[in-house]
Amino acid sequence: MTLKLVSFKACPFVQRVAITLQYKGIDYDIEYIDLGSPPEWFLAISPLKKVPLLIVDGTVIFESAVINEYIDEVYSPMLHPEDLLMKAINRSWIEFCNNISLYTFQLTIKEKKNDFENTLAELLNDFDLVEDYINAKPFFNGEQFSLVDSSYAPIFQRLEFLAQIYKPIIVTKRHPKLAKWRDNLLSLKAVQRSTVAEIQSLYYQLLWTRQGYISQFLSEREYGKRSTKRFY
Ligand SMILES: N[C@@H](CCC(=O)N[C@@H](CS)C(=O)NCC(=O)O)C(=O)O
Repeated sequence: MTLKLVSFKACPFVQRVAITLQYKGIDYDIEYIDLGSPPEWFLAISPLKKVPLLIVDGTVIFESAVINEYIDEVYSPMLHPEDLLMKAINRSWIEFCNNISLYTFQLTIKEKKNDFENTLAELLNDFDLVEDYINAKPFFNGEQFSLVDSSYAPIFQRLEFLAQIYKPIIVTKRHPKLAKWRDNLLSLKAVQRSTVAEIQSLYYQLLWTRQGYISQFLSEREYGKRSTKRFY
């Protein structure tokens, strides 16, 4: 079976899939496209014109959560819990992660300080709910790494990048278990190998082109004059 992951280098949804593939030690090819100028072949096969796509022996699957479930069903070890109720709960928290992803993206585009801070407050409120639920010893469910872990790790990575130029976002005082879970995930090889090596500087370049409030914490000398507006 041949697997090809179609990717945009800074996409957190592609990264969810890459983490699952890496964690299971599965061989796959990866092709990076520029979402600012997507190639014709991609537009022809991507129903939503979005990445990730996983091409399995020539057949296209889309939507990161669905791709992860496919990989989990085909390749061992199974990461979803066997217990059907636990599996459903895991899916609920993966769905919940989509809200958190959206807030994380919005943090990069909100232009006014006040809007940025309101979005951050909403994000932290969502994290309160995760904090109440998680185990984090060391992963979402406990000992066993799961698709919930694959889904949240890209968000934690981006929030760490933001925290490095802004100020701490997930702090032990408010979110002790979440902070531990984040650290456990970010130190995993599967997470570290799930992006291009230059992900942090790529992410900052993207912040710069988005010109949100947060981009003022990047240095103009390093990133050049504000010019084109691209919202990826
Ligand atoms: N729900 C989708 C979201 C994927 C997504 O939003 N991908 C972004 C890049 S990170 C994209 O392809 N955007 C292009 C567009 O919206 O035109 C998934 O989980 O796969």
